[in-house]
Amino acid sequence: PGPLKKIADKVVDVVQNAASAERPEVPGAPGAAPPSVAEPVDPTGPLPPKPDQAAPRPVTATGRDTGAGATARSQDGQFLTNAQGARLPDGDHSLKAGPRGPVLLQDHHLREKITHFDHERIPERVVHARGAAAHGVFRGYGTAAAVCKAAFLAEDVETPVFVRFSTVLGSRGSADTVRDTRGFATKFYTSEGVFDLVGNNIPVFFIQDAIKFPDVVHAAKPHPDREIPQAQSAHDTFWDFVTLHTEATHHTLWNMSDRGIPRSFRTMEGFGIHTFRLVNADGASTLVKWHWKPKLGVHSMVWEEAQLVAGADPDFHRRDLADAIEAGAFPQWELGIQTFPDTPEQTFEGIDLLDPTKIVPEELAPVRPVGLLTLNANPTNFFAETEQVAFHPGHLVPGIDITDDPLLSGRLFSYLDTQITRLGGPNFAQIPINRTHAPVNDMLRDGFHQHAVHSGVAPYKPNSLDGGCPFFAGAAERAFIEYPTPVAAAAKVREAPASFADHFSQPRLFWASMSPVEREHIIAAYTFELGKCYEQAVKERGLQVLARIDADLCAQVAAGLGLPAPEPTEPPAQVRPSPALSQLGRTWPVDGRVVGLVAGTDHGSLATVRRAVLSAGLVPLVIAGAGGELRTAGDGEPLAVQRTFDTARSVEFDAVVLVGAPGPARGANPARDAKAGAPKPDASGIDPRLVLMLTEAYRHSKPLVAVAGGQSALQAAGIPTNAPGVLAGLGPDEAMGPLIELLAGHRVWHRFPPSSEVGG
Ligand code: HDD
Repeated sequence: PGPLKKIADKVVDVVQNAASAERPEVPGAPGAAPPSVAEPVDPTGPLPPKPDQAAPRPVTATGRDTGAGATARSQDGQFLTNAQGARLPDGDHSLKAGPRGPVLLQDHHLREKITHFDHERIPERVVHARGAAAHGVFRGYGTAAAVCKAAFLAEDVETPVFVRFSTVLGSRGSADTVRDTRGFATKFYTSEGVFDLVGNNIPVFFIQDAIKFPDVVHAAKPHPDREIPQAQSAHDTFWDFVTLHTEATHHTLWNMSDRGIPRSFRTMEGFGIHTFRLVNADGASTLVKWHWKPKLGVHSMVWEEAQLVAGADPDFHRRDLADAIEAGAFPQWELGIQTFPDTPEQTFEGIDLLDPTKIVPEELAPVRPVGLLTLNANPTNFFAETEQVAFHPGHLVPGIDITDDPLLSGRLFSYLDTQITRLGGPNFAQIPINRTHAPVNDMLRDGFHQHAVHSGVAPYKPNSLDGGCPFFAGAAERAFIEYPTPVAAAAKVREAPASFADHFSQPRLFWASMSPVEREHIIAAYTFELGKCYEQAVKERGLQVLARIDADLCAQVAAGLGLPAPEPTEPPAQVRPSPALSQLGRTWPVDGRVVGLVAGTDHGSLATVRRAVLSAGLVPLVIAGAGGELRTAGDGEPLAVQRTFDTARSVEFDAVVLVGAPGPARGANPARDAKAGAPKPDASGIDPRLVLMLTEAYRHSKPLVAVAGGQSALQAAGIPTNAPGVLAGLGPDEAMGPLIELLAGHRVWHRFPPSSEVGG
């Protein structure tokens, strides 16, 4: 055996010894043998690269073949090499003067490896640093043809896409389930160039003019002295700013609603926010607002759940997206448009379309679907794709253009600018994930990280030396031609239109459109966030803002803060509620929802329920006191335990099904479990960690189902078996219908009727 084989054998030895030395006895675990640690010992070829993983092609359209393979510098060949392709005999030891001697400066392999490592990190995004992404496909319905000539919206045209979801405030390593706005950025690799739709899950923004963006971000980010709190808006500087700068009121109210704590990226709406412009084949312009509508409906966490998840599984949303895609439950959204005539005033039903703090209720302008987005592949490499993807609202294609929304104008500058710092130069469009799928023939040259080998001598126009190439395209060749928007003669001013001063009519509209449960959540959120502020003046100003939205909202938050509620300063404006703004009260497909199956003593029934859950398109997770496998009677396949009471909290499941009478507590340790919050075991002998799981799921309004004798656990947890959304005494074949019905409504909200004060 050669040196590689020897090293590999040594690794296997070390790992196996460590594994057997550290492996604790697991009481009650079925006697499964410890998994064998098998490291591959023979060199194998690399996995075939996916298109986005391939290295930049050494041969460009105009360059000379350098002779290197297409995937060189990525992962090619069987042996470890240095960056220049020389094979290496050892990656574990520095070059030394004898085994105990000093490390030699001439060790160029050591220097290359450490230098590269020292430069592995790039600056995280100044906002939206924490994100997760997926590949997918967009299929046009053709229904936008009358208003938009963009090729990717035509009927049955399929366009590859890459979508990145994010939180705004937190750093790259922050928790997923914090209360925050979520980014929803889509890169369409269309045949006419890249189109980026860089939106959020909230349809309005904090500010009306981009010049305020550094202010709102400085206020919302952690305090500059101690750098706390991380990924939170519940602190003084945020509330100081948004209560002084009342154009933020509408966005803040959405943030305090359930929209600020989504259950999953898969259950979020997305919005382009600004009014954009569509141009059709005849050159006519229509104003438009973009909407993404999730097939699974809009579904959020409850606040306690979000807080628990942030500790128990900070990667919850990232994991949920990746798991769903891996399982084949591909998330889908319909892209929809609200269209408005392009009048000189640029208003619709009195709503200023250039004001990004305003929506147009769907009841006034329906959202018409124009295509379907399906996310069907996880990224291969987080850094190469999710981290390096560069979005920019100025990446537009023929048929889609901008308006004079002053927030959008500033963004058109900011996104290009930020990539130059973040991605180290102006050539970020050449990074594989950012490359357009349309042919590129620009006259941009040189710069850091230039990968193209441009030929020719005349990267300028006009030229004769390159035969005049490349040529300009006209409308017939589908050039992107700016819409000739008339610009009124006006004096230069630093002012906003008068209608931008209305900061409260739409917050009132939103509040009036909420169901009682949603209002209760909003009150709790404001009470929590303002309660976290130290400055009395900030809390009081927060209440003054709430008084201008709704007296009842203000009074209830004031009661929670222990402060007097200020008198409203103006009579409440009459608003017509928009039922479409409430995320409750409808039913949705249940695909991919997660059902926890708690194993009791009846493993045969467990297998039956598990099969039924799977065939309903739900995700079953078998939970038991300890890991291992559960034997079923007869020749049935053993069932793997996927979660134990130690590794899972209720928050991972959309519903909990108890199958069979619970057995004696396996793997429980009363002293330790009590410290972790589980109640003490009582006379029933039921595992206290199961009791904790059931009480949480009950409190979070999730369906609870007891099959084949499972109800004794409900009784031990003090859960009434006749409570709404609690189903007990069902046979293993009877549970699925009622469970699906409950899940289709997302949660059993009527289990806890909201207090009467919150009605209306
Ligand atoms: Fe922004 C990132 C969404 C206003 C400046 N923004 C960023 C991302 C999203 C949004 C989803 C993350 C993209 C990704 O996944 O890489 N931003 C919005 C929306 C806005 C908005 C919906 C208002 C309607 N943004 C906005 C303004 C400015 C910026 C007014 C600056 C004047 N945004 C940036 C940025 C970021 C960014 C600093 C950080 C990283 C990046 O661009 O690529 O340029």
